[in-house]
Amino acid sequence: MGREVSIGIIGLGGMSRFHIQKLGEVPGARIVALCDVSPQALEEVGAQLEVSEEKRYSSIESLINDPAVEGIVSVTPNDSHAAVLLACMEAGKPLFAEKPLTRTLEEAAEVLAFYRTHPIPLMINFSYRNGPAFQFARQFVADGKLGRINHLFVQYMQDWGSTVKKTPFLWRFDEAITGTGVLGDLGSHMIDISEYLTGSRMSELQAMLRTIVPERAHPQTGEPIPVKVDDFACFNVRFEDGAVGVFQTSRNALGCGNQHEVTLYGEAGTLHVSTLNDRQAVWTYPKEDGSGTITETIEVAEEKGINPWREFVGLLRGEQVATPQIAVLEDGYRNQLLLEAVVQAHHKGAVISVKDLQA
Ligand code: 4PW
Repeated sequence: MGREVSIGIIGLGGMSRFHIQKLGEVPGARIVALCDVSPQALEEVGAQLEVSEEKRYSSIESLINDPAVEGIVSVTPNDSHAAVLLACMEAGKPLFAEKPLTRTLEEAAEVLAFYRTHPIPLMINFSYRNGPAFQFARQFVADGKLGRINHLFVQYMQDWGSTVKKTPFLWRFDEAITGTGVLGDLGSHMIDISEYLTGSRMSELQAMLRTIVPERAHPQTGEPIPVKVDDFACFNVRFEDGAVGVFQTSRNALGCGNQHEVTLYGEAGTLHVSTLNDRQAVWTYPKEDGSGTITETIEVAEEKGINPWREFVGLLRGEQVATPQIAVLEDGYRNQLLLEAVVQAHHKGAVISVKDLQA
């Protein structure tokens, strides 16, 4: 086991429990400080992790500037992403941050500009890169086994926002906090994974967003609140290498818990990977005699995936890590740029060229 490293967690909502559990599985990772706006969450998680009361912060800066904290894992809603990034850069603290990079492209540009003069070890959690089957797909494409990719289909479906679920007005529906709806939440993953797997960049796109459930009940009072963000998004994309892609994401797809899937249609065959089983890739290719196709399910070993918590702990210890595979700040900025391209394409009802958006 390497030396023990001291980590601070910012944001103690639902997703942080997952990060805490995963960090707990990494030998030598110690959570020494917590930060949240909710005293109740600080109390509950603080007691569970035996974090002393003076290390339970309500201010982001206080946790980040605590000399006992070597690195930060940030799992806040989108409206504080930029503040956390900037404060970590100012303090020179390594950061493992949840996606999307920021709430808006303006914030992303500010963060990128500051990073150029204040770089820090940084990982952005585009988590679907890590799955064994997704890693396999990336290598398969890079090795040329798919041939030229002609087109691709990417979808990310969830159903927790559908009318029958009666989900109240949570922060993920609040434009001031989240920026966009399902687009930034799940569409950001689709955008990242498509460029990551194909190794090609999006060059132009057209898009349509929709708010299927236009109002939701206040969680305490039950009063209806209008929802301004999208809960369905679709876009068509042309990539720089000529491939075209069809993308859709929804919070209203009944029967879909967390279904993120990618199908790559190449000259040599079709490759399908999905979160429904991220240790399997399905490969369909022509029989040699031209009489039809063969479909093979390829089992991919767990160890072929990336464990980003282990990588982050390694980063804090100054070890060689797999960071080329993990999204960094420039990837986060590009992702924000492409989210903005989708929003503009929707509003303008026109094809948006990505290079025209670049500052
Ligand atoms: O990043 C996404 C989250 O916002 C995740 O991939 C899944 O959907 C789990 O929670 C949400």
